[in-house]
Amino acid sequence: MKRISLTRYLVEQQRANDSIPSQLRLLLEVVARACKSISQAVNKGDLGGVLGVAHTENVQGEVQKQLDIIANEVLIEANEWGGHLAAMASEEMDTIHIVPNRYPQGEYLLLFDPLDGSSNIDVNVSIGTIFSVLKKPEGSRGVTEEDFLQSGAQQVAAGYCVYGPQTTLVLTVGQGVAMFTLDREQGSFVLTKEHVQVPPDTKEFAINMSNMRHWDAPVKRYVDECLAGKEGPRGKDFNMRWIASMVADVHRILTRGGIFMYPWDKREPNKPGKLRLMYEANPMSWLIEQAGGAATNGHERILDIPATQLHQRVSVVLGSKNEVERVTQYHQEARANSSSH
Ligand code: AHM
Ligand code: MG
Repeated sequence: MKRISLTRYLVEQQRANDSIPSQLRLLLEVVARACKSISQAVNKGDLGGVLGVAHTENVQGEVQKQLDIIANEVLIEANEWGGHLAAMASEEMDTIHIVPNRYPQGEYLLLFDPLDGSSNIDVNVSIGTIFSVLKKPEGSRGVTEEDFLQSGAQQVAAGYCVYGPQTTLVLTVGQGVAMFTLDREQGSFVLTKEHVQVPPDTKEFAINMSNMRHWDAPVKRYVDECLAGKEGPRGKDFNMRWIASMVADVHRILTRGGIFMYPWDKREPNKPGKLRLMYEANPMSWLIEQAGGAATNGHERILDIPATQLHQRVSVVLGSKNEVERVTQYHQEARANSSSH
């Protein structure tokens, strides 16, 4: 089998589709290199002394793990000096990190969740890095947080790297979805799947069932119908998976289909959801759409949601197209009948 490295793939995409300008190619290679070193730190675990809490909180009031902070630093250091970026934003930083002026400033903006699935770090379950790339708006001098507030439809690249039994980098630049597996002996990412497609139908759903009593009626209706199985209105048995790492759940869906939901719930009625729009929901939604799936917040396409804050939250329903449309339709019906979320 012909081995195609990430570098070669990007060069060939650039030639064929003109979809990857050289600064963007450099950016993607740098992110991939950072993911390689995060993968190494994750792999070492206790041997590297990197597990456990860091005794600090991020802007969202969540306790940070040592590896959250290490991964954040790795991504910043790797991306600062190449001249491809104007600024970065991260789940782990209150505000944006502008490229220091000792380095040239590029035209791209990078957003990331350095290590998603934090609750799984210490228990040796898959975790990952999620990233989204935007272009700095034309004509804006300097760079501000405002420049980041673009909808997901504006992304120019998005991806994640899952640190599981294999380390796999998944990428889109708007020409479909490709997967690259890390070859540890060679130290390079090798193309292992192209033109990834999410099947439109599924019998597998992913949601944290312990929140059931807090859900809104349309979500409860959908899950109740799945649970009713063959004898219920869906006429088929469903299986359930919940890894509690969005990266690993989305990776499963890109591989064999399924639906993932982290909906608004009554625990914190003023928050639109748990997951963050800019560096979790947007990149994952674009990947899913690029693979033929769908992603909504129950009402509208996630990629069309206006960004108003860097750490904005959102309800997420994504995966196999027909199932996502069904959940969205249940929300529409509920809204038509009364006022619901
Ligand atoms: P994190 O960014 O703090 O790790 O939180 C996001 C994670 C997702 O990866 C996952 O889908 C979800 O939180 C799990 O939440 P819960 O622990 O409520 O099941
Ligand atoms: Mg996260």
